[in-house]
Amino acid sequence: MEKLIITCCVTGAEVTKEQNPAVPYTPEEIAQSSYEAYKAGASIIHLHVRENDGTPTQDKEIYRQNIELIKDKCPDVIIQVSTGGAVGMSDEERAQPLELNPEMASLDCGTCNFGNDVFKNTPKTMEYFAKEMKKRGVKPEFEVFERGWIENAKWLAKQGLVDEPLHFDFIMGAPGTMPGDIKDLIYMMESIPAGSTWTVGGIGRFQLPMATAAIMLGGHVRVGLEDNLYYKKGVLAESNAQLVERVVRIAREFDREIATPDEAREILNLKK
Ligand code: KMH
Ligand code: ZN
Repeated sequence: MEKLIITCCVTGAEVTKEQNPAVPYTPEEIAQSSYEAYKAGASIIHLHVRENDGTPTQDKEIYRQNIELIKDKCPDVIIQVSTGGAVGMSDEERAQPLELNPEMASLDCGTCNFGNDVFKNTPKTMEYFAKEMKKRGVKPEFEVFERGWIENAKWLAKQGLVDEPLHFDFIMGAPGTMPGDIKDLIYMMESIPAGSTWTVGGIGRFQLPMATAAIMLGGHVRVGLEDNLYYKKGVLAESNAQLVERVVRIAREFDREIATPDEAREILNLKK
């Protein structure tokens, strides 16, 4: 099997230090947590940024500061900025980090309930992000919360707004969206275009089973405090690195080697 790409989603937009004190907020905290995750085996950092008080922001300058600090500590790591941001942000606000020409960015290709809100990604929003990424050579990772979202990604590809092969991240087990069951994961992986790559981010208690299933099924894995605050029931995760280390241990048991950032670039067809 291909080497395993581990993405670490270090902070997200919604989780707080009140829920788990290990959630990083400041650029220094985010860089340190990213570095520890990288040392543990993560080759991609899925990056949201915060104001120092934890408020989620898509501010370009705060992204710049975060990326510089991360790259100082681990120059070869792949930065994947979020264009999902936080619920309620405008498309233009969400798109700001693309101006920094990152290697990758998330592209949420559909609309769903999100907590008590709606995470809205209209066809116009999706086209806008796809065009902004394409003109800058940014590789999209399609964030997929429901089966139909794969069709939206294919629709963008059909219009020539994204280059193939496509790369998908199945987000599974978020309340109100597709469950984190192995049968759903198999259905998703069998539904993407031939030649595509995929990873899976299980939410909360689904993180460990989805990661283990992806290791066995030949996919890739996303873990981190954005998706899951716990190491096990009732036990908070100590750090992002701890969640990555567990995936590395399981992968080794299945004889899946861990991809370095450069190997991840090859697998994902990233432009050099
Ligand atoms: N914070 C969520 C509303 C992404 O990064 O692209 C969206 C999200 C997905 O986290
Ligand atoms: Zn995110």
